[in-house]
Amino acid sequence: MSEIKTHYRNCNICEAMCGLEINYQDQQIISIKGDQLDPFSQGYNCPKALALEDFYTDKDRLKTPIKRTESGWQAISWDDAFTEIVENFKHIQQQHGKNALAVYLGNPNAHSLGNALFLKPFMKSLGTINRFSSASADQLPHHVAANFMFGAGMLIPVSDIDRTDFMLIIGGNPVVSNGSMMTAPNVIGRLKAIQKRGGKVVVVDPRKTRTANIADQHVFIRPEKDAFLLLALIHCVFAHNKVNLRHLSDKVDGLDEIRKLVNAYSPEIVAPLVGIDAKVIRTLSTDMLAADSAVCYSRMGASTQTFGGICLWLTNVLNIITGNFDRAGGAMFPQPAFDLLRNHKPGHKTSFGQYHSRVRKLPFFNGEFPVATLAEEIQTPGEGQIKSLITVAGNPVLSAPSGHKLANAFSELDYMVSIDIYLNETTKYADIILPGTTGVENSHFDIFFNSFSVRNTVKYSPPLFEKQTDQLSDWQILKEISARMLNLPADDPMQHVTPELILDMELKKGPYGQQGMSLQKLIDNPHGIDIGPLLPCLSERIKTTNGNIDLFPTVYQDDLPRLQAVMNQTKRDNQFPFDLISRRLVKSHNTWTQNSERLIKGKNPCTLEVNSLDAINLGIEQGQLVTVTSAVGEIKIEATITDDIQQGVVTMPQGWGHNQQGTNMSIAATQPGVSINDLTDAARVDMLTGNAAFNGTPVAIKVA
Ligand SMILES: Nc1nc2c(c(=O)[nH]1)N[C@H]1C(S)=C(S)[C@@H](COP(=O)(O)OP(=O)(O)OC[C@H]3O[C@@H](n4cnc5c(=O)[nH]c(N)nc54)[C@H](O)[C@@H]3O)O[C@H]1N2
Ligand SMILES: Nc1nc2c(c(=O)[nH]1)N[C@H]1C(S)=C(S)[C@@H](COP(=O)(O)OP(=O)(O)OC[C@H]3O[C@@H](n4cnc5c(=O)[nH]c(N)nc54)[C@H](O)[C@@H]3O)O[C@H]1N2
Ligand code: SF4
Ligand SMILES: [Mo]
Repeated sequence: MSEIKTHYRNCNICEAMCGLEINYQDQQIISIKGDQLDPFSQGYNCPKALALEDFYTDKDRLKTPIKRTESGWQAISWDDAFTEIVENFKHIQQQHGKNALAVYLGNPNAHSLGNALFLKPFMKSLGTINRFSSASADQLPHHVAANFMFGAGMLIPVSDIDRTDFMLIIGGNPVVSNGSMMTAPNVIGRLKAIQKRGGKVVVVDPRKTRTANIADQHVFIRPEKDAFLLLALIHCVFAHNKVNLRHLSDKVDGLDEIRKLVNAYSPEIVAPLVGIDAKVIRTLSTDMLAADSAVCYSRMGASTQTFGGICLWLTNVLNIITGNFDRAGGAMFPQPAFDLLRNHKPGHKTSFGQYHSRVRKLPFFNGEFPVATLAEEIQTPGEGQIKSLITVAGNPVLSAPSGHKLANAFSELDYMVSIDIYLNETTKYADIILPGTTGVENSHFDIFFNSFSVRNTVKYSPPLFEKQTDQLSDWQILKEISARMLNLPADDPMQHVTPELILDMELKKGPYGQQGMSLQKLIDNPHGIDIGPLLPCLSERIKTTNGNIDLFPTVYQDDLPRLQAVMNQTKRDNQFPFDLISRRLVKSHNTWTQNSERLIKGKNPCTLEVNSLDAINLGIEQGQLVTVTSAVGEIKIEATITDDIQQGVVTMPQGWGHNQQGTNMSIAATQPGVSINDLTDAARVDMLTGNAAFNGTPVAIKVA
């Protein structure tokens, strides 16, 4: 055996970018802990990081391509797999048109340097407009707001958590999720630091979450009513004459229109709807205005709902008019070393609504259609019908709304391919599964999360372990399919491009290139480089045609009558009297980390939280099995009775349901849980952006 060595890298599981110190000997991991010298995470890591070892050693993980045959799955060579796939794709596209082939991209793509870089040319080589991804089951409203207000979908304001004096968290549970659209390793430490410097943290959530538990104040809100709360908070700013644009006073268009709009939404008017006392709303506003700096941070609770678009727009409006935009302690733009907006010209024409989905007419944006439309696009006959699909690092059968219906749609496809490391609930419908390398076998650089980070830092990690000779990385798989789709000769320059080549070029051409930023510099600094706190940079970063923020884009004006209609609605459907919302668990990440024994062990975490008064009314006892029914499905799940969930609301974890025949995640199957997305309804979307509306799914519950 050789000596024990140390390797430094960023964890690639969630958005927090924690630096890790990994001790290893030969091909074996000895220990994983937080890297004290990482300038950003400073030694922090969560329990999931240790599972990087489990993913690496997992016996269920696929390492070679497999093909579905009449006698079961069989290993085939890479060359045979590529030949068959490309033949089928080409044949289907010749028969039914280019768009008959669709692509679904899942969350791990955003955490992989190679995938992030090679998916673009991959899509181009397929020539289809039918791309779908988990973004429309997640953060699409953030991008749409950025697109219309600041001129670029990737120009997302980030909460300056390290310097703010007041943080209003709407529909986020960063103590568990470690932050999202706000990369901040050790969120819990950063939130506590706000309190230590005399500031305040307030959480608005239908559930008393772990974040709410450490906050100074928790306010229960009715699901999907956040837009009204935000309108009332903005109303208060105008009513008290407290609009203060600071250095942006000549940089904001539409202020008067906002003033007129919010006139009708006083705290007293919205109070019964949102379920928050008018006095509490007024105090929230007063506290926010009194703080030296403040920021409103809205996340999944605000974005995956029927008014996600409006919520994320109003969140930006609130930060801007209270003088907390592009300023320390407010919402700010990062300046990443790999700048995704390097070639984005101001006034660039938006792709929003460039096309509409064939069946439901939901908008295309940022190169894709909403995932909520995928099943109907496969199952509705006619010109443009999807006949074939490739999924890349995604598990929509468990993650997309009405996932069980999507499973039926997948079984009707002419041909399906998955690039994935498991035979799971989605990939079991594929004809061929191509497994790439993962985690510690890959090099790592966070292209996306540096763009949403609360501090400007930069770090590159080489692979810890060499891949086996017969393994390919995801990016090599993508590149090979592209090359074969385009019949590229072996000496084509494309064939020689690597993620590292592109990364080095981007770093050199990026904002710190003149100061010597390069891949070599990052290799020489394995703990990462601190560039510093976020700086005001709106005037350099903004991409609107006139260089101003558009406070009231027409798309939102046009969407407001839909919100107003809810205000006038008095009755709700008695058939489904409860609102179902999702929750995240500390020891699982979406649908795919449940095959790690150390993460899954212990008692079943996939339970339905029911308020104690509701439980009494329905005769439900602690631990009892209940039947939950929605308009589209039914599940059975164990009840946990608690007052942490609001009356009339129930919650269960997302990402579970590994109980299906024909999958190979054997450890996950020992604690399968049930899938929340057998209940969520693909018909429920935010009509403006097309984002899935998971929150507030109407359900009925009864003792099973
Ligand atoms: N009801 C409800 N539904 C939700 C949510 C919710 O809160 N509530 N959350 C939504 C959100 S925020 C998201 S991001 C989506 C996630 O939706 P998805 O991205 O569809 O789901 P994941 O579980 O991330 O799927 C990851 C897939 O990639 C595979 N994989 C893991 N690592 C690698 C790798 O390195 N390479 C390759 N090729 N494959 C890999 C895994 O085996 C798995 O099949 O779910 C959404 N769904
Ligand atoms: N441990 C762990 N960490 C993760 C993940 C994971 O699966 N596990 N997933 C990662 C991913 S892909 C993402 S996108 C992020 C998500 O990060 P977060 O958004 O922080 O995570 P969620 O737990 O989905 O938080 C949503 C909160 O909104 C609340 N909520 C539900 N409906 C409403 C509503 O209508 N209004 C309001 N105000 N609140 C509502 C829920 O109770 C919940 O507390 O987490 C990431 N980090
Ligand atoms: S918080 Fe996220 S990035 Fe940090 S160790 Fe945990 S899973 Fe990895
Ligand atoms: Mo996500």
